[in-house]
Amino acid sequence: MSISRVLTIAGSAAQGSAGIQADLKTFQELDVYGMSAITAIVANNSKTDKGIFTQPLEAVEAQIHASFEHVGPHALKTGMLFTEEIIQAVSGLIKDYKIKNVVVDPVMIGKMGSQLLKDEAIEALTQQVLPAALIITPNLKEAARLLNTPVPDSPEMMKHAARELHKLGPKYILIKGGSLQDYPAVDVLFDGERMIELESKRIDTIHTSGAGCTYSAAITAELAKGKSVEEAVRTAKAFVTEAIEQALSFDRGIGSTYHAAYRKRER
Ligand code: PXL
Repeated sequence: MSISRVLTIAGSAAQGSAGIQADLKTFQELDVYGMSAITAIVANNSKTDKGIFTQPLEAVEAQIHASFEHVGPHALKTGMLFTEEIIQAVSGLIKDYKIKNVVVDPVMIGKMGSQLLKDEAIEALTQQVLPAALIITPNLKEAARLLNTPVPDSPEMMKHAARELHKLGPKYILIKGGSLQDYPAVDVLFDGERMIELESKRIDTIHTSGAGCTYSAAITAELAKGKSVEEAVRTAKAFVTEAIEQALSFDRGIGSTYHAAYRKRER
């Protein structure tokens, strides 16, 4: 039997909702073969002083080589890249392996406040990784940060930001409006010509940790199966909307998106 294969290059989120953990759960739910290259371990907690453990560059590179040599992904996504040197190495390997289905989730700050990209690394992300992307999936704040402009606060401003981001090199831009005030959860998808609005109802919950990771992981899975970018984004939007709608609370503040929700939805 053959199966579509995907790689995530991202951080480990020890609490299980986001990062590598969200990606692998999402890959499994969408029936693709998941692999991972861990850039850093995020384990924020109140018992120890340190919560972020960057992996040595050698370890990041070795994991990516292992994934390509032993299996060969049809699509990959990047999440937490954290440092300039990891960004440089990852963008070099993406070019060397000539993989085209590259989804870049330009994560900067996690839902629980973890720093996922060093301030001085934004430039490297923009110049080295964005041009290699088939699609990037910033939220409103990330879009603003990449462009050095105010945070978009309407679908019209999101469309303007999408046009500007497209100039930085990615083939498709998906700006996620999950945090828009006074609007439904509107995302915009732009390919340089066509601007598509994808709308879903706003779900009233604080338990959205992992939503962005899950969304981009689902896009990656569908691209690996040979779906078009638009089809992949539409399926992923339905997947993440269901995961937010059935979000999990652990009675300890912000809970997790439920990665199995789409499979278990009522049809
Ligand atoms: O949700 C963004 C995210 C991505 N990657 C890692 C994270 C988080 C949020 O906490 O920990 C590793």
